Amino acid sequence: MLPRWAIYTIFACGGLLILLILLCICIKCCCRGKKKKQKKDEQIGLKGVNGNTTTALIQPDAADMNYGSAKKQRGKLLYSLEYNAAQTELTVGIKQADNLKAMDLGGSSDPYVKIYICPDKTKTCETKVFRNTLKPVFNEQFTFQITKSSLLKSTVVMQVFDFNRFSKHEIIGEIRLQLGSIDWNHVIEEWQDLAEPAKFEEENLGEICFSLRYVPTANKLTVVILEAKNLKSMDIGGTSDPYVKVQLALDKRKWKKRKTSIKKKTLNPYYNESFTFTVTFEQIQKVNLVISVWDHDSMSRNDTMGKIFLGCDATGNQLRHWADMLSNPRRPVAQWHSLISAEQVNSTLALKKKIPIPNKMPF
Ligand SMILES: *[C@@H]1O[C@H](CO)[C@@H](O)[C@H](O)[C@H]1NC(C)=O
Ligand SMILES: *[C@@H]1O[C@H](CO)[C@@H](O)[C@H](O)[C@H]1NC(C)=O
Ligand SMILES: *[C@@H]1O[C@H](CO)[C@@H](O)[C@H](O)[C@H]1NC(C)=O
Ligand SMILES: *[C@@H]1O[C@H](CO)[C@@H](O)[C@H](O)[C@H]1NC(C)=O
Ligand SMILES: [Ca+2]
Ligand SMILES: [Ca+2]
Repeated sequence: MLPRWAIYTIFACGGLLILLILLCICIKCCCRGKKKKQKKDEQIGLKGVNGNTTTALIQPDAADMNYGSAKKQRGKLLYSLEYNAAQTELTVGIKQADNLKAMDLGGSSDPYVKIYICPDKTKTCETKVFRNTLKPVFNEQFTFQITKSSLLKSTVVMQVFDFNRFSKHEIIGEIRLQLGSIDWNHVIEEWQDLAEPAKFEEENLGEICFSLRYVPTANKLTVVILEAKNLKSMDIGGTSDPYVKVQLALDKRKWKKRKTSIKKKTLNPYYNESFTFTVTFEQIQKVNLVISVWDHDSMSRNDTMGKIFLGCDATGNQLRHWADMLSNPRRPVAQWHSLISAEQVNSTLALKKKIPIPNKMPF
C-alpha cells in the first residue's frame, strides 16, 4: 500500500501533465490562427487599384508545403517599388538576395539582377555582379519612365542570373509583378521567393522594320513591311519561311487583315511590300496595329514566330513610332522593333472576335 502523500503526488503530477498538454495545444492553435490572419491582412494590404489581388505576391499555405522545396532551391529576393506620378517615374530597388541556388561547381554562384518592364522592353538594367556568394547585398536603384496608364498594364521582371566568365550566364530565378495590381499609396518593400523563369521570353525572337504613313485628308494608313532579321528558325535545317501579317484591331476586335508574300528558307527576309487601309481620323485615335511574323509550312499549320503591336494602347518604342507617324502626317516613318511572343501580345491585347463586315465604301 502506497502512503497517502504518494498517491496525491501522482495525481498532482498527472493533472499537471494534462494541463501542460492542453496548454501546448492551445498555444499551437492560437499561433496558427494568428499566422493565417497575418497572411490575410497582407493580402488585403496588397489589393490592387482594380480590386484584384496579385496571387504571385502571396503564396497560399498549400503551395508553400507542396512546392516549397523546389522554390527554396532558387532563393529569394528583397526588392522595393515606388511610383512618382508627377515625374512619371517608377523606381525599382534591388536590395538583397538570400539562399540563392548554387550554380557553380564550388557550391556557390556569382549573382546579379536584370530588371526590365514588359511589354515595353526598351530599357534593361543590371546590378553589379557579386562574386562567390549566395546572399548578395545589392542596394541599387533603377528608374523607368512610364506613364500611369502604361504602368497599370505593365509587368516588372526581376531576373537573378549567375555570371560566368567563359560560358553563358544562367538564370537562377525570377519575379514578375503585375504593376496594375499594386497599391501605390505605399512604398512596397518585401521578400519574395524566386520562381522558375517564364519560358515565352527567354529567346530572342528577332527584329522587324516597317514604315508607317498616315494621310488624314485621305483617311489612308499605309504600312510598308520592309525587312526582318535574326528570326527564329522553325524548320529542320535551321531556317524558316517567313511571311508577315498586318492586322488592324478596333475596340479590341479584329478588323482588317493583309499578308505579305512568303520568303522561302531565310531568317532575314526582305519584303518592301506596301499595304494601305482606309482609316478615318476618328478611328486612327483608337486603332491598334498588330504585326506578326509567321512561318509558312505546306505540310502543317503555319506557326507564329513573333508579334508586336502599335497604337494608342502601346508603350515605349512602339508608342513612340505611332506618335511619330501621327505627328508627321503624309510622311513615312520607318523604325526597327524587337518582336515579342504571341502569347504576351495576345494577353496584353485580349482581342475579341471579328468585327462584322465593315460597311462597304462606295468607290
Ligand atoms: C481580376 O482577376 C480575374 C481573374 O484573374 C479576372 O477575371 C478579372 O477580370 C480581374 N478583374 C479586374 C478588375 O481586373
Ligand atoms: C521598295 O518599293 C518601292 C515601291 O514599290 C520602290 O519604289 C523602291 O525602290 C523599293 N525599294 C527597294 C530598296 O527596293
Ligand atoms: C499558311 O499560310 C499560307 C500563306 O499565307 C496560307 O495560304 C495557308 O492557308 C496557311 N495555312 C494554314 C493551315 O493556315
Ligand atoms: C494569338 O492569337 C491569334 C489570333 O487571335 C491566334 O491565332 C494565335 O494562335 C495566338 N497565339 C498564341 C501563342 O496564343
Ligand atoms: Ca558562376
Ligand atoms: Ca516552314
